[in-house]
Amino acid sequence: MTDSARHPNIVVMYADDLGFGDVSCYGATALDTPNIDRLASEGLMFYQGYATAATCTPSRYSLLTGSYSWRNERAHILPGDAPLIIDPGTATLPSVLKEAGYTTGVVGKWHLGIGEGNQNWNEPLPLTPLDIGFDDSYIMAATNDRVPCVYLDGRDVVGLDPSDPIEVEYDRNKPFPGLPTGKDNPELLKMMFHHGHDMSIVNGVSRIGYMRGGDAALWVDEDMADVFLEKAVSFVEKNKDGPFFLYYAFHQPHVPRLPHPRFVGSTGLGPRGDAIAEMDWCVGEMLDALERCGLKEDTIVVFSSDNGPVLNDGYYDEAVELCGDHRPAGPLRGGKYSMYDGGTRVPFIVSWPGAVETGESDALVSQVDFFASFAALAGVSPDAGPDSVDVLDALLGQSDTGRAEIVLEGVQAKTVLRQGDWVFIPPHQGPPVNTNVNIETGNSPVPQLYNLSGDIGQIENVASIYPDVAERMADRLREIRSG
Ligand SMILES: [Ca+2]
Repeated sequence: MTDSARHPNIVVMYADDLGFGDVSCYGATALDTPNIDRLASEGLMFYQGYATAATCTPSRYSLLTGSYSWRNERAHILPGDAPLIIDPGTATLPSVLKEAGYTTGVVGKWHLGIGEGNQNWNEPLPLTPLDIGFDDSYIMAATNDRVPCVYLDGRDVVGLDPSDPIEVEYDRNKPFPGLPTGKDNPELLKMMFHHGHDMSIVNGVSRIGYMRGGDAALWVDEDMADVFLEKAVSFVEKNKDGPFFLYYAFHQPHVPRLPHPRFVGSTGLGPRGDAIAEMDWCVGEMLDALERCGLKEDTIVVFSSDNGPVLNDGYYDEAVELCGDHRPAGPLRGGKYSMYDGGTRVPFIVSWPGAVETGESDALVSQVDFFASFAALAGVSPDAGPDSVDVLDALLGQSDTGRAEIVLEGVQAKTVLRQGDWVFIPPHQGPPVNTNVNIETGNSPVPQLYNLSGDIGQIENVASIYPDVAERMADRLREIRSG
């Protein structure tokens, strides 16, 4: 480091729905991700690295608060008009780093709510990332398949013409009269919906939710990667005297998958693969920007994903048909929405050239641990983040020991306990397969116990062979959940 007293910058690059098997350094052969591989070759690849949940909002909530998402009943998959679910004043990863002198920024997908409810998008937004610890914010409010399809810069919609105000409606029974929808006007679509996603049409794609107005402010999906990248790079350049924390949350490969034309057809796996190639390119551009600014040795770069993979997630985009032998979750069972490991075990890379050991690690680590670990790195000890464990030594490759146990969430706050190599899934009501997306949920009327050391694919339920282990873990999970 140029100044030994200076804390390193921290850049968290966060993919959306990218699976454990979706990048070449984790074994993908049908997809090439040279830039993520380059990051991995200069850093540490974790094989037991987890998001806390199998869906977006809960994982992002945990990453930023150091708290399991099932502790907050509002931390479920949010509609695009949901209020902010992190209360101002809550200690967050950016707020504790800010306390330690960091400048903090978020670019990309948010999906943790905006405003106080019934948000008027035409006035300065009252509750945004700026209110929970970020100095800079350039985001989409929710997801790329939900309205409003506009960018938010700080408290304002970018490019909004005041004479064409935005209206947003999530009540399915209240479409705006006279405005086309995917359901009624499929002839207007460039990508047909499969399930859900049949409401307002923006850029030839029907979305979840209705919106009207704001025409000049609407995003163009194909340009989204370039827009967010430019903002992320300019944040780095502007703050290169640091230290800074950048949370760069990609929208790829979440649906709708509409990469820029220069990536279309680049993988042979269709839009999903091409979106991953586009995201990989963004990773490379960010690494180049850090080098260009002379920050390579001064910056911890993390790459991970908010949950596991899904192929058909609501649009006919040939993700299933063109997948071939590619296994998005690698050897893991399940995917997005699942209590099996495919839902939450994800690519997890930490790089800090010159300080992080390079190679591979089997330490059990989670994104919920960034809160305590990076706070420790920055020399602050917040009295918050109840579920976050300081695993900094493991993240830096100085120890093989991570956490002893972790609670993982599928959907609807249904949870699973991993302890060492054991995974215990209590009996849960519900269908064994989410047929819309064709992914196993993990629901079963009987307890499930797996030992990942010899059974990474969670094939053999050994609950009846080791009833004492299953019972002990059931008790422990109940204890954590009631604590
Ligand atoms: Ca996601």
